[in-house]
Amino acid sequence: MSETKRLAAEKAIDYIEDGMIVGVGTGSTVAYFIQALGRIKERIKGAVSSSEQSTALLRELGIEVLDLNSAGQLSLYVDGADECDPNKCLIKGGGAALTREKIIAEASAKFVCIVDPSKQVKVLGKFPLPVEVIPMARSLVARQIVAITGGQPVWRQDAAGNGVVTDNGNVILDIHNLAIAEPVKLENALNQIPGVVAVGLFARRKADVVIVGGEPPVVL
Ligand code: ABF
Repeated sequence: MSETKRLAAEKAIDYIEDGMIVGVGTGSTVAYFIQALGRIKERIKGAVSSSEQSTALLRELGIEVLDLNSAGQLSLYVDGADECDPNKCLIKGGGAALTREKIIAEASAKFVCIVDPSKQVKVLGKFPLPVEVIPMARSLVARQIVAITGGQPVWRQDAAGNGVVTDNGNVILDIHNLAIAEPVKLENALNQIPGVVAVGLFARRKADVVIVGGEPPVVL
């Protein structure tokens, strides 16, 4: 699987233009993209990062990490996904970076999503849908998720049983047992719940290009 992740990530370099500030996502597929970016770092001005994890990888390679507020509109955002449907709608957030990922995707003219074939699904939802939540609202949001979706929200905890805390100081609820036939409608409905910071559905702003790793990579 990592070979197909690497092939997808390296194909995304085709979208780099000289002097660019590149929006960079989070996860193991993106880690391959960051390595590839490091090999051509003299061509780019810098990167806007979606997580502390990606920031550390970028800085290790000597790539300048810039603040989105000073970078402004971006031409390109490259990121992975947990699931991708035939309409390029995505479930993201397995890496707990969904909020900053969604912000940078919104600020970018072109969102190129890099996946291995296992991420392609007919209908989103087998992967539990991540929702970032303000800590005080966790129980309220969980109750409303059940009422709205019929799914099972689970508070994400780490191996030690501690609640996962995002880079923004919030918690994550993962919604199990969904079959998401109308991703935009569900994204909008969950966004309305007070306490929800971001929903791991990228449907309102879906990927513009999806690169599926393989020999050769398939560009959708
Ligand atoms: C990130 O990419 C997350 O949104 C998503 O969870 C992750 C996919 O992880 P990986 O590339 O490691 O399979 O953007």
